[in-house]
Amino acid sequence: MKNLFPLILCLFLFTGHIQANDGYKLWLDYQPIEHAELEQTVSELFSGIYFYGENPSYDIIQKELELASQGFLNKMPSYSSERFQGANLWVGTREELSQFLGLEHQAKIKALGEEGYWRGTIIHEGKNYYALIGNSPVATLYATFDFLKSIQSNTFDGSIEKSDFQKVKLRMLNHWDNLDRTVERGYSGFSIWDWHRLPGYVDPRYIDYARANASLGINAVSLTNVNANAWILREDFVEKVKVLADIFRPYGIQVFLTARFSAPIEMGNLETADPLDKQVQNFWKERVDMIYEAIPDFGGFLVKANSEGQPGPHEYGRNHAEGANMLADALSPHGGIVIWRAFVYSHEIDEDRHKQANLEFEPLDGKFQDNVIVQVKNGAIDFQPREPFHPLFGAVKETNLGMEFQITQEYLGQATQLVYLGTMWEEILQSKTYRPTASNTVAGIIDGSDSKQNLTLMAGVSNIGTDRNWTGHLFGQSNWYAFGQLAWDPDRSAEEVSEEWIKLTFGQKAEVHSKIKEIMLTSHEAAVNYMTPLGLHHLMGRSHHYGPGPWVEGGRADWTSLYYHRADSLGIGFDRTETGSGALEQYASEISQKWTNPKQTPEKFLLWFHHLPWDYEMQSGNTLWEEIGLHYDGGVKTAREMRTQWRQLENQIDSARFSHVDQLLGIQIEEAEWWRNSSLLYFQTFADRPFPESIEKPEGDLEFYKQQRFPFAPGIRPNW
Ligand code: BDP
Repeated sequence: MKNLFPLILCLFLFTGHIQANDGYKLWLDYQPIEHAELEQTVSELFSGIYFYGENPSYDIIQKELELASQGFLNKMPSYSSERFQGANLWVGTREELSQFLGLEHQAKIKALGEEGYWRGTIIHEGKNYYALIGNSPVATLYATFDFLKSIQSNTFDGSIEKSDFQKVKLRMLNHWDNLDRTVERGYSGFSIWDWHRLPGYVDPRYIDYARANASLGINAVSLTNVNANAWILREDFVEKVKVLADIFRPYGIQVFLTARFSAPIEMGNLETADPLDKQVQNFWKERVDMIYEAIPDFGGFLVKANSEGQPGPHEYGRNHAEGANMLADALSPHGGIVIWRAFVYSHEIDEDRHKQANLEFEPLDGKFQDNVIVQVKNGAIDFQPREPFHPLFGAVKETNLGMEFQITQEYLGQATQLVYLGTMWEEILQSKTYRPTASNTVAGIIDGSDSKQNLTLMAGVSNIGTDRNWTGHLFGQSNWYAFGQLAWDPDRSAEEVSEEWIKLTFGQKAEVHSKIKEIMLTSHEAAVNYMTPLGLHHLMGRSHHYGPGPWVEGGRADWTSLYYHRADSLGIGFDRTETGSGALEQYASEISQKWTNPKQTPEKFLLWFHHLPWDYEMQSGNTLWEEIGLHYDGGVKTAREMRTQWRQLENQIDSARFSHVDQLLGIQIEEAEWWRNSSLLYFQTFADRPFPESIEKPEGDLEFYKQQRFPFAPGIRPNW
């Protein structure tokens, strides 16, 4: 066998050379170290690894170090069986290494919490050992990933100590994956959960998925769609879930499932799902016990109830707290939790849907059990290109609130357009809520520093699928990455995170960095401009949510684009001040009093809160109509500029990834033009004014743009 190795290596190198980079390896693509000095240091460290114990997480660390060593140095690492002799790199927990850490140092590491870690050099009897130390084996895995990232991004320095800890307890991906492997609002292929072949067949992807998440500190995953199918609670499905949970455990990832509220009727042969009914309570208790029998560290349930037609406690005259607490009671003996979504849209309510969550949840403040978290979308409408923060943040004091971001770009060009979401999330997280105290931010509520809640959560609706590069668009990976990093620390800067991702994904070249960073940091604003500038929202086509549809009529009165933009011959925008729906009053008075005046409302939210005349004077001195035109046109120009920048990198990026992104940027420009032209032509029918001189005049006629362009767009919710 041995003498075949050179041949295999040759083949590997050869195919490696011509093989395109398909993006599968994500940000964990350990490329050869280019700097001789760093290579020397890393080579020494990898030539004497000593593990202070044995456990499944250390097995994973070992595998990761081997992968990294092969990538960085093109050789396997060597291990030392003895901690001093021949050892250079120590891997262990704080307890395992306690004799080498002074009391003060131990206390400092301990204070970082269960998932906190420290890495740095320990000098013992004159010799240096580089140590990766966590407060738990999983935290040591986090230290390892951080150490490897520093090598990959050429920033490793043995003389610098680094410690870090999670600011949010649950850092969670929400998969909207159906049991038939379609993914609601998923644009990168099918679900990676192969339910049909589980539990017998274990797709190696499950492991790479877990590695990627652990490398970001993501520690929880809900496997199934919030529009839930009760079957996932069947014993045979739980056997399948168990396989995934067993794989994920040593990576520190806990599994959650979505619970369909009507499951007692659908699978328990009961006539009711009333949360106060004894039999219903027993049904859930038995299901939960069965799940914990198979998966002792099961996380709990994520629930969408009484929203968009999903069953819930309202059918029985009970409220959200009664529904959530019933499930919480079943889960609490096992340490499980309920994540109850505040995204509640009922068909009946025909007043401003912006207000519904606050109306339903504020009166229930203090009524939820301790093991319930209410998961709130970042804004009150629905993952729009830009929304002001959700007014529920800051409005309740005794309810655990968690954040729900959407990583999958349902309303932001899906997997076709390059839109870096880090900046959008940062804008939300850094928003001041002014409640309960003047300095409160959304981030401070999410991580508990302002809200003082113990159970904290940040969830992201996943953009992952079976596409070879996981996320459809290569840059979708940056959103998965940024989500993980902001969930770990909601105060991190989106710019810094983008720099990190670029280095890990594209290597070290300065021009590559600066150009890609520029593209990423301008991309969100560009998309907002060519889709829904100045606070406009929900102008997209009815079912696919991809292209423009500001003209869409019909269906439920509260679900049309017309309902949101309210354009007429006098003006445009949604009056949410007291002369309109009054939704603005759901914010703290510092905000509501100020923003009731359009002149004091940030212009990016202007038409979100105000209906204004076409000739309304903007800060620039332009009229509102002109400014709308300039924004749409500016968005198109930035999209073009993104491609110009990208094309300058042609010889510095491998051709596969270059061409993948280049082609998609081409489509993005066309879409941006389509959005601009159709929206401006449409709004002009109300405004009845000429386009501003300086913009490119929209071509074509409106009827052309109104044709159904995306009848078979992916990810559309069935039966809706
Ligand atoms: C909307 C999606 C829909 C989801 C819903 C939700 O269009 O597919 O079911 O959110 O979050 O954005 O429940």
